[in-house]
Amino acid sequence: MRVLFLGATLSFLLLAAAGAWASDVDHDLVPDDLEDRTERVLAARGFPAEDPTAFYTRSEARDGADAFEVDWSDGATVLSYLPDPAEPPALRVTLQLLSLSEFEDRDGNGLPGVGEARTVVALQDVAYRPGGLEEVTLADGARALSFTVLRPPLAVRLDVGTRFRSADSGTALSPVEVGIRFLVDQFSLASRGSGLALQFRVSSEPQGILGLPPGGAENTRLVTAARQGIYLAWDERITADGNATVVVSEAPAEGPGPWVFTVVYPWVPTFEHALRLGVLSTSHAARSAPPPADVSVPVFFASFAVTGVVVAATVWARRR
Ligand SMILES: [Ca+2]
Ligand SMILES: [Ca+2]
Repeated sequence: MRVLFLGATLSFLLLAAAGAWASDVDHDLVPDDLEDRTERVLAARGFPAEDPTAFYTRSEARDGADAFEVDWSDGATVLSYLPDPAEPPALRVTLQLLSLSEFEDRDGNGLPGVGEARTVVALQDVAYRPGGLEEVTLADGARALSFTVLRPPLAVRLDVGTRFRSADSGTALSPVEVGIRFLVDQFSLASRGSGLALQFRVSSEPQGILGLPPGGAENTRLVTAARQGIYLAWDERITADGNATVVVSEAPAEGPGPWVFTVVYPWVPTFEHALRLGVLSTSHAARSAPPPADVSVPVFFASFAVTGVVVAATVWARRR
């Protein structure tokens, strides 16, 4: 099987320059007609009646096809993709949080090493506290759910929505993505000059192959199996103590899983970091294509960046 990945990112600024700027009532930089075409249906359960620290949501296209489910419990975010909802999930990716730790970088490689850990906050096999579920209706009518759980000093927030919605990074979250935000508040730092490291493990079922998307960004990984794909992308910049700074990540580039990722933040007590997990949906990509009337728009720019302005991703699976 060869998977060709075409992440077509539309350059709406260029479209605007061409005089084709569509209305954008919610100011997320995504034309509302595109949002209309790609709008999905969300259902959620679990919170708070069943368990205020568990979250389950299901997102599907308006015709009921192309579903994905997001499950959170005990430090794990599970994204299950069901291109055919009548079938079991074709691909399931689990992001299991492992630890948040302060480390003293004795060998100066910028990464936590053996014997360098100071304060360690375990994030696996521990109890999380309820943080709440917020449901909002955005300016364009999008329904969005934000679920938060706490493991002080860390809060984890999951975001899903029926339409594109703004994100702090400036890259709108698409309706086939779940936003994962880590909010660290007042980490009790011990030794000056150290760093904070977040570790998590990514695995897939069936066992998939990890890779960079073709032409892709260093901050994106693609898990492919069963001719489906789920990607993980993380912001390379955060704002810490009011300053924009770059995070250092040690991320496996390829090979069979599970895969352990380490993200290193500066030595500051309070910051936020955003990631996104998304499905490479052919159905979403087809709906994202401009309608025939727009094809004649002279400026139509596509790039291969998954994490571009808007993701309209296509997986192209060719069987030999
Ligand atoms: Ca919009
Ligand atoms: Ca929107």
